[in-house]
Amino acid sequence: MEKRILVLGANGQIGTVLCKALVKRYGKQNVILSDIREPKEQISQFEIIDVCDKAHIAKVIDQFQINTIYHLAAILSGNGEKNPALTWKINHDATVQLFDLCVEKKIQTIFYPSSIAIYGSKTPKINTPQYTSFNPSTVYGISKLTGEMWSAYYHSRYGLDVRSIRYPGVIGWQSIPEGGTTDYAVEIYHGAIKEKYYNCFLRANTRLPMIYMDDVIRATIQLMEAPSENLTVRTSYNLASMSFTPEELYESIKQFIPEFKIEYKPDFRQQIADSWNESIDDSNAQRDWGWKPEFDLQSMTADMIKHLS
Ligand code: AKB
Repeated sequence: MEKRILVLGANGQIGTVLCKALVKRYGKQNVILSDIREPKEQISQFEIIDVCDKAHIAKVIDQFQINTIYHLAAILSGNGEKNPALTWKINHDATVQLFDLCVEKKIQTIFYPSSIAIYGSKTPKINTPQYTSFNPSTVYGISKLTGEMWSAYYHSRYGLDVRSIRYPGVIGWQSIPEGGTTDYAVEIYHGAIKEKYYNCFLRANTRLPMIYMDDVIRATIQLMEAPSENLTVRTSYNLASMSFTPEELYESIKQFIPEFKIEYKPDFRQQIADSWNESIDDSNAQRDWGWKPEFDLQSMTADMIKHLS
């Protein structure tokens, strides 16, 4: 059956890039984009949708005969702490409501992103296993972990084909993240190129798992196209690419921009980053759908600087 795709949260950091890839792959006529705000660039049919508005989403599903949904709308870790109630409403309540709607409308496949924010102080920091103890410290992390549980529940109880990845911090030149703890790793490139200076909100030695946007898009489409019977993880797949500290990232940029200077002024996001992990065991993703990252710190920095310059 031909894919008829609806993307919710199309204007975000990942949505902006993923939507272009989906339009290229499945055709403009098969991809409907939506967000709460107008897009900067109109690349396909676009609808303004509040992700909490079930009736509106139902109408759009019927109108465009949607059979596949990418549910990207969420408030990230940093911003989530500023308004926990709203974050729960958007990240949790709207997700469960959407899963219900997907069952009602017999949606074939739905993508639901999770995050390294589900890991917490009791989670092994190095080579974090797929299944281990999770005690997220942020409302964003709690909502994502609960969303993972709901994904597995809707799959086993209703046969809903929800697929999910625990994204590391995502870095790309095409879009700016908003309100996350790993945002420094994108901002630093803009600072290096524009001002030759960056004031980092995390400590120099804070090691976190990260991934380049090209790999994120490839992983997401690969998972969404994998045969259902190959998928053994119905909560969310661990996904690894690279891990580095702000100081290591700074050093990699300095190779291209020797006059680049950095200062460190940790803010409330330091505590969030300290509760996350350093590296990930993603052997399930490798085995089930052939996951393999293509970018490392050096090739990512070269590509970021090429595009942003
Ligand atoms: C954030 O920093 O909140 C996000 C994430 C790791 O999910 N980038």
